[in-house]
Amino acid sequence: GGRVFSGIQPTGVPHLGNYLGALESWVGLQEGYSSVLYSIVDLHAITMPQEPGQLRDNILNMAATLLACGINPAHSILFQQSQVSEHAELSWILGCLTSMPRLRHLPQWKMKSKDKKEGSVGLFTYPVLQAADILLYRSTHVPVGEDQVQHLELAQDVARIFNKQHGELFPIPQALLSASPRVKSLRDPTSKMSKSDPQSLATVGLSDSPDDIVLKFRKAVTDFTSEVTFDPERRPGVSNLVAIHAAVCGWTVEEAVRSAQGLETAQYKLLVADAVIHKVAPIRVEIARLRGGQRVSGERSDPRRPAGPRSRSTAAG
Ligand code: AQP
Repeated sequence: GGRVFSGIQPTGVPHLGNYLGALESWVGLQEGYSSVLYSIVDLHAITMPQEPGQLRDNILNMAATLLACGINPAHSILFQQSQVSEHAELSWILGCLTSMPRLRHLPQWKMKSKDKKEGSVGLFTYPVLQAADILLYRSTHVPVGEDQVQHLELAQDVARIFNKQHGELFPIPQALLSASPRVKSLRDPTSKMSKSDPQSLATVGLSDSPDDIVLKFRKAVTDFTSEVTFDPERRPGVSNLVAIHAAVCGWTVEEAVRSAQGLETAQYKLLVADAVIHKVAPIRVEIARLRGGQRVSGERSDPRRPAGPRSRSTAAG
């Protein structure tokens, strides 16, 4: 029994972190619950500046990626958030039950508003919209990464407040915590791999070619010790490689370290790249097939092809 809800933002090319931290488990959750809903949350994406044409392309690309990863519309409901106006409506109602101080301490706001003097009201109330996403369907289970736990707690609090004032309507949603650790940026292993990272070498996209993947791992930031060990505190770069290797092979980190015995870091990078290619290649091929041979954002363009205007069918959301 139970109803699962989760969302992903169409803010760029979906990457290995999204896959290992979320999408892989989303696929498995399609069995064992009475209903499962996955949303491409474009209303969340516009809490940061977006270029409209790029956003439309990102939405299509995300849909293709989710299908390519194994999200199957026969077993779950896949939809675009802004097509269901009730998300915004419920968000307003729940916002009226949420205090400002309650939102001020949440991580997303603290992180994304810190470089700017003023973040938008939308960025500030983002967690309220997230609560609305979940409660709208009276969801009972929400797969989340550890960084999202505080946002889910807000959804639980708002559900309780609403139920107390207006009668029991919403089940209190429970977190399904992702078991795999955060995948870190290949350029800066102290920060997480992120769709909106402007450095293309930092992120392994699910539509990257094998050559791109090898290049990105070869250039991955490590340290001056050539031996491979797992020590996230002192050696975040190498440890990120070990964690990725373990996750894509379904191993423990000890097993991954053991497989690296006798290898220098430079050689190990190629071993990890190979394991990642093995995992990602079928997804990439299926994304390309679903997109009908269209170039996927983030892939290098073919210099021989003139950059004409996008066709209407591509741009239509
Ligand atoms: N580096 C990561 N490692 C593991 N899991 C990750 N997730 C994101 N990055 C990593 C998980 O992917 C799901 C969808 O994320 P999201 O679209 O809601 O936004 P996000 O967490 O902010 O992801 P990004 O890629 O970093 O996007 P931007 O750059 O737009 O902020 C979530 O379950 C998340 O935990």
